[in-house]
Amino acid sequence: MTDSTPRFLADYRPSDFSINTVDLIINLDDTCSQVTNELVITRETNTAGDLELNGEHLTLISVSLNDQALSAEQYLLSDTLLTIPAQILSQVENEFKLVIVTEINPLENTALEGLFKSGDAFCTQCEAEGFRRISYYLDRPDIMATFTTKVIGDKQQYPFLLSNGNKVAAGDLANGKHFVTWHDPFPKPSYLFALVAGDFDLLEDKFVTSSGREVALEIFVDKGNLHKAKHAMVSLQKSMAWDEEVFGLEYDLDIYMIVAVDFFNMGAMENKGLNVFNSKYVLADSKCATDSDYFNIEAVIAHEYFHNWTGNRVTCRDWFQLSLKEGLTVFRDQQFSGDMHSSAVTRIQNVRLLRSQQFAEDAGPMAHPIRPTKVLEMNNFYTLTVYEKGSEVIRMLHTLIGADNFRKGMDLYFQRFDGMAVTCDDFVNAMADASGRDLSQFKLWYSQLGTPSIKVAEHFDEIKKQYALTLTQTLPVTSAQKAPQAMHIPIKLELLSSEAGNTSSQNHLIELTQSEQTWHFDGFTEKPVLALLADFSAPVKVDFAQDEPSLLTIVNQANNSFCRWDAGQQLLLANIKALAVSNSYQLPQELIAMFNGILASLDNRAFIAEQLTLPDFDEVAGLMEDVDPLALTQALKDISQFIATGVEQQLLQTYDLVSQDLLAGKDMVANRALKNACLSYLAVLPAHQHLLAKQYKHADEQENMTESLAALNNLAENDLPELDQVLSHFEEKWQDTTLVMDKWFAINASVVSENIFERLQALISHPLFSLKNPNRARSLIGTFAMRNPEYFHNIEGKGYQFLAEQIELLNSINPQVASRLITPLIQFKRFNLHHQGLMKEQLIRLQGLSNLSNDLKEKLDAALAD
Ligand code: B3K
Ligand code: ZN
Repeated sequence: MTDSTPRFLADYRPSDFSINTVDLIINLDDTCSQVTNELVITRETNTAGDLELNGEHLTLISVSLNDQALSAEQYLLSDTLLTIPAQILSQVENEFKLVIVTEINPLENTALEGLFKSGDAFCTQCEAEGFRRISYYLDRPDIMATFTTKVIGDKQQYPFLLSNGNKVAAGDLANGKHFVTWHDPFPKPSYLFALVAGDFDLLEDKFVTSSGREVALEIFVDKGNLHKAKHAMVSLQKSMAWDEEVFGLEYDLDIYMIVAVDFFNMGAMENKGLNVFNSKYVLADSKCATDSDYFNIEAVIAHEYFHNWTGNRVTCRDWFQLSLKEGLTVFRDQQFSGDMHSSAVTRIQNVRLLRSQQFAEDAGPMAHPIRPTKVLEMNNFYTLTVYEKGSEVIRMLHTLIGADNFRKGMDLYFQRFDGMAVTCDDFVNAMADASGRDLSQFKLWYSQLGTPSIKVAEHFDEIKKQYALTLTQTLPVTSAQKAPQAMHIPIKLELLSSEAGNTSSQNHLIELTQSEQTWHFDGFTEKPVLALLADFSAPVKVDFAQDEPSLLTIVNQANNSFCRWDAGQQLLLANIKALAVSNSYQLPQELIAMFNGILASLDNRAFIAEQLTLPDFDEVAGLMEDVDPLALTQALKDISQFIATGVEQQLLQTYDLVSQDLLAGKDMVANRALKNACLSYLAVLPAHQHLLAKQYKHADEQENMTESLAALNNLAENDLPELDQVLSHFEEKWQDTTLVMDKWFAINASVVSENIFERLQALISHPLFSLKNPNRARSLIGTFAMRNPEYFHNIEGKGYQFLAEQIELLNSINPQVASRLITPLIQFKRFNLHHQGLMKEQLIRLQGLSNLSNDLKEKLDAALAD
């Protein structure tokens, strides 16, 4: 049904046609919804060719041009295009009206793109190219039109009929139907179109903008869930206030609606005035959501709200520019989360994700610059690179030009481009013009792929008392990137020196712009300790074997909290790597000294929890060659065991102390984070494993999901005898709560036990499991493949086989979900030959499927290319 030829950035051409207005009438029906699409189109040039409208999975009923029906001979129809030949169009004025009537089958739409059913409700997802599954259209983001949408549906089943913009008409119709008409005054690309119809509970509130306009806020949730929408509502109000305060940006329509649905391919979607959300990022109460669920809901609500300016008012010229809106909006939501909570802890969590997952993507077969140049299936490019590295690129701009200039640059960007579809270059140029800085070299971050590696060399001149720092940058050479150029990299650093027991520190921002560069720093009596990449000022790998005493100095004395945390992680990483390659490696006592130091003061508990948390499997694997995955999982277990034994008493004391503070209601989120960080070490010591069932029981009585889940996760990771009993209790209690059952499936998938494969088979047949529900599929299959490395990398390849079997099924049900889940398999090159062989076997089998989707085809072809 789809075209399998890739598209290239270099081929971008403006359309010969523009669309002024779109009048839609959508008559809802489960299996045969009818869409009448009235377009007013302008031919922009006299040399315009045929009008080619995108359309997929549509049944065409009729086409008329300026109210004259076209016969089948007057247009061309293929699986992906409706073409009105230039010759037919030459008979009408430059502005003409086209009316297209099509029928679609929402119930059959398990790909969840276009119009589909989520449970009893109708909803849509159009980004990137889903509108073409609703009607024939110029489905590209630089075509911006004003939409009016009349939605017709059964009044009893669908009392709420929603679309973008403001409600302009409503009324009853024959046969128990009713209609609502919506008009969105802001011209928008088709990817921001949305429609929702259903019966919901509605939470209403308002926001008064800084200029005094009242905005109605409405959150629609499944019946019975109203109380679970409060946190989302408060998060929305905080986001609106923050964007006014920090960026001077006000909301523009009179109404902002959010609908929570259970069947959704991703987190949420920023449709103009009508966000559609995965219910996971809306619904929460303390009984069933964890502290991180609360955090994530606030962050995703903010992200989608911030898109109203960075994405909707100013959008992308073409999909290669996706990072224009996504990188920038992630940066904005990260700043917001940092302001709402601890900026240090937020930063650490962002960096963990980047190092563990984005670095792997950047080193794998699907590596691409944040502005890709070649795309087969656009949905494959909603990646950690475009989003997270994209955000790091914006952060580097912010660092280089400073917060004030950055704000001026944002103002200039909106002044120049409001209402337009633009490019990443347009954005960087606004920043350059506002700050007076030359950012031409900086633009290489948009066109070069891979994680830069920075090699560090130091020299201290005893006579001049001068410290010299030499940095060398390299980028990977690949078939797509034969001769990478030196990038413009902002490096924040701290130089620590101690004199007579007092530590002093110098802070610097240096700009690495050449392949190799040296800086000199004066004012030291002896060689200072270098703490590089304060605040993680650039998304790079550092190649620097810093000695243990220096790392410990940084952990204890650096001003920059990121550096303090990172030095600890570097020490852990070095030891995990050493353990993974040699079974006779002895862990040093310095590690214990470090953990003793960390646990000695309990000042900043959320931060300490991060210091206690080990780097994950993927982060370590990314720093090694020919990884033996089973040796690595063993090394991770060994280091936990070593630390737990080394600071057993301190862990126990801290666990008890924070438990007391929690009972007293103090600083709940931070204390829970620290308590659970301690628990994960205590869980590996048989003497303390009884704490797990105890914590579960207590948390269950208190109805606290964060603590219940921590206990359960540790029972699963250590495969303890109480596990199945506790899992059954949890299942019985929560069987009717969809989002909590997703957690139950996830815990099951992470059980580190020989019998995991039987367990997985039983779960696949569980009455509540369905591959058609993306959250369920990800909970079970995604968690197993991403969070259970010991059995995913089973020596006989059983884990790979399980994943590939599920992906094969998902290929026909939901290609987007299938394509996301294949990630760990296509990264086979990081592993040793034995595991590579087993992984490739599955990939080759999948590549041979007769009905392979473009989503999977693009990744499999890239992975198996050489
Ligand atoms: N813009 C959407 C993502 C759409 C993904 C399409 N496969 C959500 C977001 O980034 O805010
Ligand atoms: Zn986004």
